[in-house]
Amino acid sequence: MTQQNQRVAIIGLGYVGLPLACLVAEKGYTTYGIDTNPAIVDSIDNYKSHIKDASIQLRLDSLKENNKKIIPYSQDRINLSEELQKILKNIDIFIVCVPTPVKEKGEPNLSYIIYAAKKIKEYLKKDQLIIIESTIFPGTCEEVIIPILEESGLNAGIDFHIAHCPERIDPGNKQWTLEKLPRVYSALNETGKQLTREFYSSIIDAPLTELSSIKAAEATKVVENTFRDINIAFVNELAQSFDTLGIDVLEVIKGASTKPFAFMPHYPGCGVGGHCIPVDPYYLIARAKQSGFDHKFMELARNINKYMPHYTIERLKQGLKEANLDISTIKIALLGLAYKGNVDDWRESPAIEIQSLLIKLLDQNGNNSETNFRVYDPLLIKQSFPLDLRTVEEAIKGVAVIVLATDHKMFKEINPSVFKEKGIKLIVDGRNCLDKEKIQALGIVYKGIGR
Ligand code: SAJ
Repeated sequence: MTQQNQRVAIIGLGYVGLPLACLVAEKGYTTYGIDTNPAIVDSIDNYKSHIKDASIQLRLDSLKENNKKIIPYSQDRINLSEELQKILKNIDIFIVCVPTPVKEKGEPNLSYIIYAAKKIKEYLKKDQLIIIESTIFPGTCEEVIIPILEESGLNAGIDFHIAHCPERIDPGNKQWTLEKLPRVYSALNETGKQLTREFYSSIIDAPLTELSSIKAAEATKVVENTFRDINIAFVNELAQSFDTLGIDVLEVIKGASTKPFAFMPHYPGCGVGGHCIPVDPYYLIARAKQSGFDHKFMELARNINKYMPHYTIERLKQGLKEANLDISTIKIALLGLAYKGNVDDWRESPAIEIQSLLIKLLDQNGNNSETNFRVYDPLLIKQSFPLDLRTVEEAIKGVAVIVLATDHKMFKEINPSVFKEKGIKLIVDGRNCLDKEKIQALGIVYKGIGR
């Protein structure tokens, strides 16, 4: 079948599913976007992105210009509209891009994936291809998803095909866009692999690597992100050690980076946030535990990274002493709530934990956090406090202490002399992104993470 008469349904229209749906529609497939949130569906119907990433809005704009469309449906949690039921009976390819978060203690939360599989099961028919893009632990397809789909009476790999092609979106990255990102994939058998390869070859220009099994593809994604988590934990531990030794960890990382091979720089900070890095390791840890293996090293790395918001508060306390400031009387501004610079996403953001630790510290010391504490994130204005805060100048006016938790471009561009003019006495730079030397030369106490 050619693209034009193939029908693709993408389930989950978030930061993974929406750009994918735009690309699939752009490439000429009849593209349906399904999400449980009616507001998201309405905005897409009007070619408006509910995600602030400008590159996604550009994709929707170009769809509109080329008179192409994602046909969006809100998939009500209870029952589907007659019209949607008819459509789902004629889908050739389902692609699942729903969230796979973790619960309180780090256990994988597969509820969204299970819900999507149960919906697809109701409309399963011969020769359909089901692709899972969500991040899942090795074994999820064979142990969780296929048993649900086969309740339909159809057999995986024979009557329908199931594949895994883990998403690799990097929010805000203008170089590695969806079309350019190399992908790995696998399926239950050769036919499934071929169908998956044909599909992705038709929408992306990047290399496609076929792996021998679905489990290998599931493991690949969690491994690549766990690699990042443990390397960040390594430099976060170094930062704490170097603070006691009086060594600037950034300088040492810069030095080590001059080695042209076998060193890959990562950077310490106030914590590890986002939808991938602090989450994915738990998917492998949990599944391996079921088979009797304990990923001690990975769990230790997770614990080191989870400690970093607390370490940031330790650096604040050290700075207060050095600047001879009284925690019971000072005004503090927290700059940044997003999990990383220049995004408006605060999922698993360490800044959120730092915010609550700061409020607790002020209140414990008789300092009214209602009046003496401000939070400002230019990309999360609604979460800033007080609610009428509109500029960073307003946020830092009259405060003695700044705690920076997100390396937004806007914060990095502040001229250090502004801090002096506003009477800042102490800066805790949770992302090591400000000019330490210039700030110290202005007589302001500077505490970084590892510097
Ligand atoms: N972080 C550090 N030190 C570092 C790098 C990151 O503390 O050296 C922190 C960030 O501040 C953030 C968190 O870790 O809080 C995650 O940062 P990230 O750059 O990994 O950003 P993400 O979560 O958007 O990661 C995405 C991931 N993409 C997918 O999972 C498909 C990840 O695999 C990519 O490596 C990452 O983008 C990237 O390379 O930018």
